[in-house]
Amino acid sequence: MAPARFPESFLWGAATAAYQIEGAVSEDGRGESIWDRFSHTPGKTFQGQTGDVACDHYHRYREDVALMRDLGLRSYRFSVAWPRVMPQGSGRVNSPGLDFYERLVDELLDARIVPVATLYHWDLPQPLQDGGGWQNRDTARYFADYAETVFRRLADRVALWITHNEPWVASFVGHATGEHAPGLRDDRAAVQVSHHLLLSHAEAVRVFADYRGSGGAIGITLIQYPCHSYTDRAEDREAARLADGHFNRWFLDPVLTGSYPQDMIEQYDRLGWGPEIRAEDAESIRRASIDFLGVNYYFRRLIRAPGSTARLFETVEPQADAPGLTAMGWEIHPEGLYEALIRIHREYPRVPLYVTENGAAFEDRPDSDGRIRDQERVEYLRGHFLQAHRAMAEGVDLRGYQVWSLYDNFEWAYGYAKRFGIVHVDFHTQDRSWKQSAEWYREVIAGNGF
Ligand code: IFM
Repeated sequence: MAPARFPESFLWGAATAAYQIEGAVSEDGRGESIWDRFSHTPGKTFQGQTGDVACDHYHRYREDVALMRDLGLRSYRFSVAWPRVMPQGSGRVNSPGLDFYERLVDELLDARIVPVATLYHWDLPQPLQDGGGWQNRDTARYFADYAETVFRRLADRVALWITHNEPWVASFVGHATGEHAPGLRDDRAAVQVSHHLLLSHAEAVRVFADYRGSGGAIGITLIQYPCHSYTDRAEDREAARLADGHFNRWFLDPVLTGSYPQDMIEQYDRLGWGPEIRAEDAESIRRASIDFLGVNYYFRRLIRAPGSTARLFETVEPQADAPGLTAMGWEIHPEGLYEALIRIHREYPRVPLYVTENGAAFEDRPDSDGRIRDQERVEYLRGHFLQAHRAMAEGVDLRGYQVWSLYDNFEWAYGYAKRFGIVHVDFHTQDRSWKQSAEWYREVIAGNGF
């Protein structure tokens, strides 16, 4: 196989999120988030597990950064917990919360690791949820205030800012299927939430203009699900087009072209899910131009026509025992990453791209010597790196790649049952140990390819 070489400046890294790794949920003035409330509600997560302790990163961040340095990471993507910075969601700033992120960022810079900070990775302060959460458009304004508070403290040191992580998931898994906090089951609410998330993104980008002088850049991370028609039938192909509108274009279009796709506005209106979009919101979204786009990719979706006109499409889930699935039951389909990157490159105005998440959960089993030889994860990553490389060879301006995840961590509704880490975490002792994939990744970074 020909070697895959990446540019010298390629920003190899790993990603995590606050609620998934930090723990210390009641320390130093942190307020309650919707994920604290949700995970403590019986029946919402696997075995009632919570992020109360998680990887205890809040206390162990120094040793964690040392581990990142040993891995040779060039960047580290983490998220800032809004309830640590503003326990009520708005108003009073909790300085000790900001101090933690300042210590973390300084530690990263000392280790010559580029900090990549996400402002919202799903942990809305519970008091804001009590006031309507993301269904309330005021939350967008509070988000911009929170963002400014964080910029004021850290814009001189953080290289890449990501406003939101996967707004599709925050909207629809949080408000339509109810599997994530706050656990609503209301399609109309979910579409409205998606608009307010995008509005808040636009507001934060506007606020960031005053902090540009420090040399940082701002973008957003969108999850991409290539949507493939299950059959060749015209109705299935049309359903796949609408699914692409729902999962992908509904977010790509406003972020990269400044307006929502008209066909999806019509579809949501037809279903009675149409969001209220004020003229000034549309203007705000139109003006918010980003410096880069973060792409998260895990799997494609197979789509067929819905059984009822009250839906846009149906997703055909893989058979649980089908070969080639991860422990999440997700199909391993590396070509989907190539497809997503090329599609953005060809159909949207040019913008630098970063893969801000890609990785897989497997049933990792230690060998008799205690080591985890996670060959499946190595193959998974190699396959996806190759597809990223292929896209770059065809002109895609891809500047970095963050593996999900640095650590096994709190996988939301699945609790600790699904392990995505390249580093194993023993949740009883908090011992961290490198899996084979971490060793392999270190070589990839050191050699800038494989
Ligand atoms: O763990 C999540 C992460 O928080 C967001 N993207 C997908 C990952 C795996 O499910």
